[in-house]
Amino acid sequence: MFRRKFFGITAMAAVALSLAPLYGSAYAATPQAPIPPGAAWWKEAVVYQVYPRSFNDTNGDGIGDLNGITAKLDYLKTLGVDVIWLSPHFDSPNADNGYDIRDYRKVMAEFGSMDDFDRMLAEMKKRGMRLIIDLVVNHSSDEHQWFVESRKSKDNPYRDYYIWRDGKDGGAPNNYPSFFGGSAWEKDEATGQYYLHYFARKQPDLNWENPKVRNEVYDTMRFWLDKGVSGFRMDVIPFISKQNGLSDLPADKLAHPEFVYANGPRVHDYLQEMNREVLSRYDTMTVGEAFGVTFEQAPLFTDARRKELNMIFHFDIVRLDRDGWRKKDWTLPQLKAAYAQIDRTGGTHGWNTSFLTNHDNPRSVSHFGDDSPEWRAVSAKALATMMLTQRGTPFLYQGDELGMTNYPFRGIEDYNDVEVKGQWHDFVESGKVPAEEYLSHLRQTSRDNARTPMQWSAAPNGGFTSGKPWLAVNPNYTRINAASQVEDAGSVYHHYRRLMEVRRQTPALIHGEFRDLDPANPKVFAYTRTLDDKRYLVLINFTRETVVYGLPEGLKIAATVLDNGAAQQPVQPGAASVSLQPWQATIYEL
Ligand code: ISL
Ligand code: CA
Repeated sequence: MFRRKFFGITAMAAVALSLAPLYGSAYAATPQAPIPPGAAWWKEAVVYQVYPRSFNDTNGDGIGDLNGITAKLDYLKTLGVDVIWLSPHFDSPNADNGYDIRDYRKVMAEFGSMDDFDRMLAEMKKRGMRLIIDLVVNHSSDEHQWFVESRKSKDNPYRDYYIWRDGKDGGAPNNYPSFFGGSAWEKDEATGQYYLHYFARKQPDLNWENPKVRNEVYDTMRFWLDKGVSGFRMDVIPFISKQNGLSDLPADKLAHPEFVYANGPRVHDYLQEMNREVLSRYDTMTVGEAFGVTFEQAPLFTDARRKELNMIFHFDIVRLDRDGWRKKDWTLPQLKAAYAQIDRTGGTHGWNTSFLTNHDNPRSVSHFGDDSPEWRAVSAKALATMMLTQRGTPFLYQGDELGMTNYPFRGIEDYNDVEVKGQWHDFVESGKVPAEEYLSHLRQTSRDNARTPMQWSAAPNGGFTSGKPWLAVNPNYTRINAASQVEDAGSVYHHYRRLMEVRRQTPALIHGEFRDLDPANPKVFAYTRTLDDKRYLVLINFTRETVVYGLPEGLKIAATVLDNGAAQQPVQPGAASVSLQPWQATIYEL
């Protein structure tokens, strides 16, 4: 059910008055447009990802907890968040920070209790916010009761919950690699057979061919939906169907096995069954982590007529400049091409996501912006403008609303990630890659960059914990923190807040057609968003220089909606060109 809501307009107007004129105009200028067809709450929403371990610690053990999230709900509400995606909060031995689940119906002890969860959810609802949780069902923990049983003997009733095979020629059943290093097969002493694990050894893959497994998953989903959660982010969901026969990967697929793992023959049968059995019976939002899914295949997951998922995460933006752990150069035209392609895959019957990082990627300002002290804030605001004006549901990762940066890692001992440990073994210890070379890439690509604790204030440990944080806080917390940004109307935080407000009030920025005006321009990203007779122009300067951007013929600016604080003077209505300041990002009404 879609209902139009206007939050805090009066408060917003008051803030707007106290700011430079460019900030204020949105609230006066935006008319109330008709509700577009195809509207849905999960298209209109802005989602905020919480990585609970690093969000807010309330009992001094150095680990974020559910009560810590509850304590910050007003902060998130004021920011403008509609939905929270909570990374795994389930009982887990933490081989992969909760992406290895031991009990799908129990809360991780470090994070609190089921009572804490229920209270957190009730407090979210009180504020009109929804919660989606992480569904990690390609694999479980090896400490899950199902696997404990499964590994006992070949005739155990749980044997077929996982994927067991005999070895071949004295080795693994096939050449599948694990994402976290080594083979994807582990020999188990009890029976001499091997089990499959696409990720760590402690993350055995579930056997979705077994209808009992599928029913267990659907029951778990109902358990959480009945508690009142509003949907799921589905971890590596395309991997659930395994290839018939599990034959060897050809040599050219070994470096990127995800394109084979994501292509099992029954993945769409399973998702349609899941939709029929569970999702269609609730008012949910679903987003699949579509690692290994190509642009051509994407609509198979998201075309609403197929009744599978609402949307997926495409990795073509965050992995634009990556080859595994290696960082490559990227250009603005490449980034724009990825955006255009993603928009096309959404098509008429699908929907997209818009995100610039998550808990598996570097910080967005360090990645696509400029995290030097001079340009950090303005470039973070420029990226925020880009992310929140795409056609797709925005997913904002904790701390990005402050322009938090990558961590200044020195040696290998500074890293915590299980992925790093596997790579260090496979590439460095094996002598294939010199340590310095690996580390120089890792500093920019490591998942730990996004996992350092939230920087709440200038207090010790950024106010994240009164104890010793499980992962070091970025030392720049004294300069970059929530407390100071909430006080500062010109901060990255307030720019995010304004953008969400503008987006909420401007249906064209949510549903409107996307058009890149100048795909080859290496400095400026210029695009329009159009819905009926409403048309908006977004201009973003991706450089440290002033760039004069000539507007295409026939395109006339009527008013400035929102600027990121870089513009020096308002554009005259009808101007033929705009002089864009370094990292300027402005939304105009045409
Ligand atoms: O982040 C990656 C590599 O740097 C990806 O390979 C990542 O592992 C992949 O996108 C799958 O991610 C998801 O499943 C993993 C978990 O470690 C990630 O945190 C999760 O987002 C296994 O559950
Ligand atoms: Ca804690």
